[in-house]
Amino acid sequence: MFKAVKKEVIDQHNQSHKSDLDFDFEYLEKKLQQSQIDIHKIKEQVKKFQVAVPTWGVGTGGTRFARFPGIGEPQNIYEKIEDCAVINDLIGFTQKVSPHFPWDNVEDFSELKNFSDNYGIGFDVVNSNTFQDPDDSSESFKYGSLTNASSAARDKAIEVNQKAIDNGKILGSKGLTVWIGDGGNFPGQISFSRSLERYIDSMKKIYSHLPKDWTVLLEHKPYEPAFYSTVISDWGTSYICAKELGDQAMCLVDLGHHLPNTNIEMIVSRLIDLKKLGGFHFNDSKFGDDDLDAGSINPYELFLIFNELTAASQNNKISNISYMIDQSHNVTDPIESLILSANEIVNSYAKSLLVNYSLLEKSQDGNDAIQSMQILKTAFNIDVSPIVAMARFENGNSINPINTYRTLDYKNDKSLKRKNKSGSSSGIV
Ligand SMILES: [Mn+2]
Repeated sequence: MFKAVKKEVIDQHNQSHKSDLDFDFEYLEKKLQQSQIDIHKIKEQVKKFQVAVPTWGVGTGGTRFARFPGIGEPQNIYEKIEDCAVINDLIGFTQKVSPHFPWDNVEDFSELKNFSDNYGIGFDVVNSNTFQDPDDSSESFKYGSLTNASSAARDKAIEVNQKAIDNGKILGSKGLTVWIGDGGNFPGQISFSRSLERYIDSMKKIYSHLPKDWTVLLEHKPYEPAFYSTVISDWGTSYICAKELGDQAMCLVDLGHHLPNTNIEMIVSRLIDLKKLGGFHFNDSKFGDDDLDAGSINPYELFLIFNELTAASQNNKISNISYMIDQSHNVTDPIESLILSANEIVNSYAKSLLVNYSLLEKSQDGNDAIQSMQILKTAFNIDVSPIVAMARFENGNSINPINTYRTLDYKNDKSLKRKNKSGSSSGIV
């Protein structure tokens, strides 16, 4: 097995941080004891947490205006896997990657799997891309993919999805996420009714191609690239389609795919109760689908989402939710952004584990608004970073991953070896 970051480098860095970490951890242990919380129990749960890194996320993203390439950018899926392995060697919470087809197409998927296995990297849910034309340009998705008025274009879009499943099977994936850009820019451009009908009809053909142990995740989004109407616009439409398709179809919540001020944590709760919550795309935003780093703008919202997930998990209402990051890194080194984002997600999860849910339930039923709010706010305000850092350390990863990463001079080193192209297969989804 290869190591993208040498074990000795991590061990050496950890040595210089360990006594400070022990001090912080012991202090927090005593503090949590006052609330009868066992820090070791929380730490063991945190050590098992996993979130998938998107292959497109390690390339530098762009906007509608420009893309400013970074140095040493990965140019193909193999180089992307190398970067994902660096992230995972440093933090350990990201053992799987979520690939995107056709961006990550290769001749030989078995070879790709062997390559990734060697780095200890697995494949999570695969993503299909029909928001740009297919590789062979035999059909155009300019006026829609799965909902296109042309049955030949719809068939091509179905084929792209079926191929993504076939590729994913070789890679050891167990799921497919479908997001389409289909919609209209003008009133009257498309029929709301017929486009949804076509979507369900096309999705049924993709669903029938799914292996029995696979899940298909339906991702909704209210606007962009279509700016007047989108076929799968909201969680309600997504739920109706998932319900129509069957038990293997679930809904995926991308945190950026909601209109401003939407109560996302409530949507999470609704989908849990409807038994249709299947996955997440984590990111953060100020205005729209900004695809900024998870927890960088509204960490409280991220915590409140994990609050719903942990409460449901403790009541055995959910299992097997696919956690993925979906971000576009335009001005940062994507490796650093992904390290911090994964840690923010783990932080929010750890904070949710501090909440006493039976006390919260009593407080809610007793109509004590102040105490209920305080129970959540108290957990959110606790700095759990010593728990997460100790979890990383005990898993054999870095106590201070950004610090360790910066000493590697990794991207400068890669810039000497990687052939720089002007374009890169990174996108905003
Ligand atoms: Mn997404």
